[in-house]
Amino acid sequence: MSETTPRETSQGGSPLVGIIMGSDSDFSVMSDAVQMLREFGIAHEVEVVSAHRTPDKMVTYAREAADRGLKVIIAGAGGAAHLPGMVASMTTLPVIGVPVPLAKLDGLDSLLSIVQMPGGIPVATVSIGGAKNAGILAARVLGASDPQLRAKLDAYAQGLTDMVEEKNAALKA
Ligand code: RP5
Repeated sequence: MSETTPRETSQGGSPLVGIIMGSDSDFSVMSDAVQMLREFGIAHEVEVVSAHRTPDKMVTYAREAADRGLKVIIAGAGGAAHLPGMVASMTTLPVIGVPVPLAKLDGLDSLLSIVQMPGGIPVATVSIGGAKNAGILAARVLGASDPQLRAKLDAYAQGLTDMVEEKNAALKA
């Protein structure tokens, strides 16, 4: 059995989004992406895949991802954060990179190493620690061809608008 065999998720069905990270120590950041995918009811999988510690697994994961049914990969890493770019070089699925902040350099090193991809191999990079937006962006990618999901995204955006207006009303009360 492959290390990356698809698993049933809490949303049921085969995962559409793969959330990978360089270390289990990244999970406190990457769990925000998990949370958003749960909120939108998107089947997903979570796996530690390290560019440096498990390079063979990374290659297998990236090369098999599309055939396993994944539509989007969210890849988080800290420090010398090669994972999103390496994965993007071995699949044509959209890859969203999350720079994970470490104690030293506050994630600026991760951001720069993820965002500065050479032309031809894109990684959609979110902000340092921006796993929440990575989850929402993955949902938007899937929502482009899924009207029901797009309706959930519209409702989510409306919720943000309503929240601002409620705060405005409270300021004026
Ligand atoms: C990176 O090294 C991981 O993505 C993580 O952010 C960082 C540190 O990993 P640990 O030493 O905490 O396992 O590859």
